[in-house]
Amino acid sequence: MDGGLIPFDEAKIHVLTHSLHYGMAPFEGIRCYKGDSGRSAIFRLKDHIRRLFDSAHILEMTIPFSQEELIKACADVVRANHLDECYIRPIAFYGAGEMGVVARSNPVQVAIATWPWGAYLGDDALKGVRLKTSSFVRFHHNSMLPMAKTSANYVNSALAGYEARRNGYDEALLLDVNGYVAEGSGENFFVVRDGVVRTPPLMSILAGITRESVMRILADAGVPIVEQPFPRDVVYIADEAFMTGTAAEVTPVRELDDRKIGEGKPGPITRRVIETFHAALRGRDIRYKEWLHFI
Ligand code: PPE
Repeated sequence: MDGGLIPFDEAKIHVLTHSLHYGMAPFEGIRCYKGDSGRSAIFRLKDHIRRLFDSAHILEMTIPFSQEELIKACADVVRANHLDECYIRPIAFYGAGEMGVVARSNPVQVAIATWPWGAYLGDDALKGVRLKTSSFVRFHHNSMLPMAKTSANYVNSALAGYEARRNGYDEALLLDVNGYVAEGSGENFFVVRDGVVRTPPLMSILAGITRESVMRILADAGVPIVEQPFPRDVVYIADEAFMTGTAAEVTPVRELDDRKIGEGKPGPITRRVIETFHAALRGRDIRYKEWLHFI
């Protein structure tokens, strides 16, 4: 925290921490996996730290460390916790001092926490999850700036996520202001029909690093992949659908709005993506070696 390693219980902040009140807190979610070689590696660490700096730049926040320093710090925190598999959460925020929305004098603080985190969408997620189209609309890219992964943007995600779970679904699917499919509360979204994979373009969605990894895996496998807006009924009649995210990894989707998608179980392209993605994470596929930051 702020450049030093401190015990978990001492990682505290003041109640007047500016970002707690006003939501300016760019953060990241990263996973570290134990590879087949027995060594642990952080997945796409450099890209996540780059996105953290992109988020801060969008918010006009200056992080008082270099990207190289935070890359090293993430690896240090994992090592210090003796974890060979974990989730890593770097966060930057305006600390306590001046109050008021536009206060700019507060120091930027940076913390990196880590903890073991299992299946994000439940232990049965690999059999396929059930989604509900949300009554909450994914915010317009001129209101909340979806390229910035900042705490405030997650109010939209939390409202959608609570609603879907309260109604017995595993996760929400949010549409954008034009009614096109955007993303889940914490996942990007893909559909497959007749061998072609489609995913929404980078408009009202987070530029997911898992999304980008999956697009590369599909391209390398010769599977056509297009970024294109589509409405919810394209999902109803899809052969397959899946979601991607650091926490959710690649999760098959078996239903949207109580309509079965394809056979209602993970389809062949989804299964292939999951297999290659896991081979990449564990260092089994040398094509994706550059994605691994060994610690
Ligand atoms: N969209 C949203 C809104 C999102 O929050 C995530 C990550 C993604 C897409 C996928 O991005 P990427 O992880 O780079 O592939 N969601 C994080 C939130 C988890 C949480 O509940 O906290 C994550 O997966 O770490």
